[in-house]
Amino acid sequence: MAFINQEAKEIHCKVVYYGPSLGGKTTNMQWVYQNAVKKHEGASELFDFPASPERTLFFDFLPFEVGEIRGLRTRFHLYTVPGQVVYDSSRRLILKGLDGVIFVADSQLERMDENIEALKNLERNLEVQGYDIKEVPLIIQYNKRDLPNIASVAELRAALNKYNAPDFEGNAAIGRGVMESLRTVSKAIVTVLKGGEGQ
Ligand SMILES: Nc1nc2c(ncn2[C@@H]2O[C@H](COP(=O)(O)OP(=O)(O)OP(=O)(O)O)[C@@H](O)[C@H]2O)c(=O)[nH]1
Ligand SMILES: [Mg+2]
Repeated sequence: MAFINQEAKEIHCKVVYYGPSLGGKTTNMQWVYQNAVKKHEGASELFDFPASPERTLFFDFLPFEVGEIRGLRTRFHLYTVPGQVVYDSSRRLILKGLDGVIFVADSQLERMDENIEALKNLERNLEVQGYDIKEVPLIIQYNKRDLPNIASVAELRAALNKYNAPDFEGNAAIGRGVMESLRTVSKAIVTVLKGGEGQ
């Protein structure tokens, strides 16, 4: 849930990149940081904690295009933690206070089971944190479209997009689908916040 910093006149929104290990979550965030955020006023450093076992990646920024909500500037905080099964407790924690999720799926055929498992894990962990996945702004990105052994979008959609979330094809390594995913989740979050009661 977004929180307000009255002094800075900012509303803070939290977006979490979630998905199977090696699907491209970190690559998405690095692309956003390098290509869209670094030059923005008010962007933080890219915090990377390679020494910690959770390898949390984090930064926040004020996107130009989002504008104000009730006189408050919107600051977005982007987070990810590794998709490997062993990091489940970190993944559960990172979902606390979230406003939206970008689920980065790996399009390769042999990763289908892991995509499905990661989505179930997201559903479970959201529930543990008191969220219903149907009510959280959710975007699905079918990443690694450049590789040869990939499932069709129709197959991925049938397996992963039972919630009818906005979905995009991606090649995060070159930025394809990256900003589309982030912009779409940002818009969905702003719509929720504008429609909500006073915070
Ligand atoms: N070919 C290709 N490789 C990609 C793409 N996106 C990411 N990669 C590569 O896939 C590997 C894993 O990407 P990461 O971004 O580290 O994946 P992750 O989801 O953060 O992985 P964990 O943090 O371990 O869960 C890296 O070698 C990336 O360069 C893509 O669209 N196409
Ligand atoms: Mg990562």
